[in-house]
Amino acid sequence: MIWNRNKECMSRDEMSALQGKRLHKVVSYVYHNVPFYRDKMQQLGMIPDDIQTIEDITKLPFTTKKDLRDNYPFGLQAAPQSEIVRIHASSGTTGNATIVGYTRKDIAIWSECMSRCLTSYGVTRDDIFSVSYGYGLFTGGLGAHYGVENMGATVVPASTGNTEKHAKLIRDLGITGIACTPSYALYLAETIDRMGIKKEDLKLRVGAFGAEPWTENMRKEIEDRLGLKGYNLYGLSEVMGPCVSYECKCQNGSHICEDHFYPEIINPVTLEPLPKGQSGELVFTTLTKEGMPVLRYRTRDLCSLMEGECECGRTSVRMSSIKGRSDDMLIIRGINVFPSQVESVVLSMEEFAPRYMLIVDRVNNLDTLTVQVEIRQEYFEKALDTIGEIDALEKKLAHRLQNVLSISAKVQLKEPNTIERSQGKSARVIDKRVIK
Ligand code: DLL
Repeated sequence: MIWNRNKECMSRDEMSALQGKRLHKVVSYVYHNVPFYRDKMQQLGMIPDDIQTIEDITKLPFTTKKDLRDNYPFGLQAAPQSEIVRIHASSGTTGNATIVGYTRKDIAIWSECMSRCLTSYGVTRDDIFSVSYGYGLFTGGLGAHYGVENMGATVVPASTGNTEKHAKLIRDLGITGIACTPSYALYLAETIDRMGIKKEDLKLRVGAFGAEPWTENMRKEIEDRLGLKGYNLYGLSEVMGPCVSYECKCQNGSHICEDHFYPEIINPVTLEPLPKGQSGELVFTTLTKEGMPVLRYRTRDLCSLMEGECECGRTSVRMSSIKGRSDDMLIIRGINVFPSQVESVVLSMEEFAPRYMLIVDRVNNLDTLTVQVEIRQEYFEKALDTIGEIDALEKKLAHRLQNVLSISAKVQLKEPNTIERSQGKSARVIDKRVIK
């Protein structure tokens, strides 16, 4: 059982003192190892010794996804390459992905934090846990996997896809826990129904759900259909991966591992810090990371923070569920998608006018993405004579989109001037998903 009572139940004063000490250390570390942070601090006339307590954090500059993209691939890495043992990546707004390197110590801290999450859900060494987040560059699969192994439970690296085989394993191995996106959990429930497996035949009891927004209604539906208790799991690659915060049995907000990730809430327009309790944009500073620490990273996730001891005994600050984003990022089948990524593909192909529309829907509990694009007038008149040619062009675009977005999209080619022009700010996304 990994309940780090020492850190999870500290008094506020002790926690603030620890955070202040760690903040000072990480600020000196990046000042001396990452020219990007040194330049930013020098522009503000700052030196690391200006940061002594956690309250001094507001003197520091923010970091954004654009900063990471502009310094692609390793510009914000603080540790020498020889110390990096793992790399993950997350989608960028256009072109380049965000690359995150981890040292051995980072992986150990990540695994411990992930074990804290599982422990707070009531998982023990006797559980058999299947991880159905994607394994690969996405942090979900390996992040959850290491956490399960670290705490000594049994991990089944099921990954995504192959849902029927997975459903059979859940029944045959007596799998008791599952980590996946909430929408995949619903899809799994449907597959299990279709296969004629009864929830009474299953031993599932705990779900670690995250990587995308979900609601109390979805929780209830998943719990009813799979016969388990569903807990929230939150995280982001730039800060670590899954494990940044997690629900406990009380399910009154998600506890943040704040000895490692310091949260703030800001007004996304004025960038002013907001008092605890108010809703705004969540910002994280990593206090112990070596590979790629981030100072005041703007997550773009909108939520609020709650202080005070929880009935479970943990004193760590809790965050509410994510209420939305302060940018236009979509999460489709657990994958982050920016409309600007679609735009960059469309603009790179001479056959198309710069007019496109993303239509996102949820069919049988699976997200679908349709991209409508207008064919350029000249091209339409000259080149598109046969159905075969249209088909080939659709395939070409679908293939390029798949490469850039890492998910498949259905392509619908449109005749010139058929996609509605909007007055003012163009609406490029229709999200029909009803996340009740
Ligand atoms: O989604 C890490 C993760 C994997 C978290 C597995 C939980 C479970 P990214 O791909 O970098 O990392 O996407 C991070 O996903 O800023 C949120 O917008 C969203 N997100 C993650 N967890 C939740 C959650 C992983 N529990 C972005 N509720 C974040 C709502 C979530 N949104």
